[in-house]
Amino acid sequence: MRYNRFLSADTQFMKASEIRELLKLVEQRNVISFAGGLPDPKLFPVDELSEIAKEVIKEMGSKALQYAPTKGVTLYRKELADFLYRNRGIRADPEDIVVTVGSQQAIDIISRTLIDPGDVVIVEEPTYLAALNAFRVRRPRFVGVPVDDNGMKVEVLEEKLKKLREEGAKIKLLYTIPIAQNPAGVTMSPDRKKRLVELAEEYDFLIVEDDVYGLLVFDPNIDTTPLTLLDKSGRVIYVGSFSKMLSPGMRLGHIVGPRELIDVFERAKQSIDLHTPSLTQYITAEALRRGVIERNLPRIREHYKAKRDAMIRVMEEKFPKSVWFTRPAGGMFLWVKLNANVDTSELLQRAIEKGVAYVPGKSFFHDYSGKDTMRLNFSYPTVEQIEKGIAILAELIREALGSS
Ligand code: G9A
Repeated sequence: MRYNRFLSADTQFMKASEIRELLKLVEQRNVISFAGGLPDPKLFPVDELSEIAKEVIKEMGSKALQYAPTKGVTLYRKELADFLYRNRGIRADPEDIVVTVGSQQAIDIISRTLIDPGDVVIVEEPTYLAALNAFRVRRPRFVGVPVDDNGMKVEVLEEKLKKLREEGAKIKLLYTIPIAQNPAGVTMSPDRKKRLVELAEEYDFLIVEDDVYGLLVFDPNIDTTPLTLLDKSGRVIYVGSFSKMLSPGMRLGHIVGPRELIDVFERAKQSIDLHTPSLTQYITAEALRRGVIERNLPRIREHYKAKRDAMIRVMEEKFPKSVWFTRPAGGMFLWVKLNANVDTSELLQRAIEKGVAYVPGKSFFHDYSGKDTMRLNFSYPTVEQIEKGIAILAELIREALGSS
């Protein structure tokens, strides 16, 4: 039986995530993985969470094991609003929050409710591939804006906006990860953030700010102000998550935005899954109340900083000088450009055979360009694995450059 004739037209635009596919592959083999953006499991607050989980089920089981409101458990949204104020300066009414299953669902809901086929969606080049995949299903017209060490090149954006206006194109939204960007690791400078918000006003589009790494900046003197704080007219939709700061297994993300949009997001979520699991919301509410995440954050930053430093040290020592890479101030990823006619998707097969995996850069571009780029994750591997894996990768790159 062939099922193609039963599939909806949308399924043609559902692309497999290269990260998810690699996770499957890496799981089955003994390779050093610089692929998925996995937190280091050593940093999970296992003891505190198991104590809280036990208490929550015992003392609040009648609520924690029950259905919950679609927007999220009220107690959790209150704790979350306080957390966002204390740590990101964001003043959110709990009613202006929708709790989602990770930030991925937040992006998917935004995509389903805001994008019509043909709408212009502006993305960074490169950008988070799972966001691109969520947008793709809505068949937008992508417009890419390159990033450099100071984040999205807002002067290039302005040029593109002028052209789009001349064409009469409808610009719907711009998606950005301003702080410790995935995949490039770069952070947007304060003047660019300010100009970006002004441009959204001038050209009348929404900004989706993905702030998943906003609290994972480990270098001092880096401005980590969220775009949301610069927004005076409700154009920024803020997306966050506890996957990188607490545990991805809890699957807790959130959208903070203007009430009118939040109500639409809530309706969309009703037909997707009714609500995000109540149990993880109750557990995390208690973890927030006890300050578990805030206590753990300095340790997480210190730990990832040591790993980033190790990766950069070995890359500086062993990579050919013609290869360019970013030096992220935070987050989990470093971006590499080989500056040569080498396809990193083809190189990956050899890399896996030699015992090391990374994500080829193509999937982080809306048009699948950037074939000589790759993303390296430094949060998951140990320092010893980083040293060993980068040495292997350096050798492979040298070989590939030699024969290119
Ligand atoms: O496992 C996932 O798909 C989440 C990881 C995100 C990333 O690698 O960017």
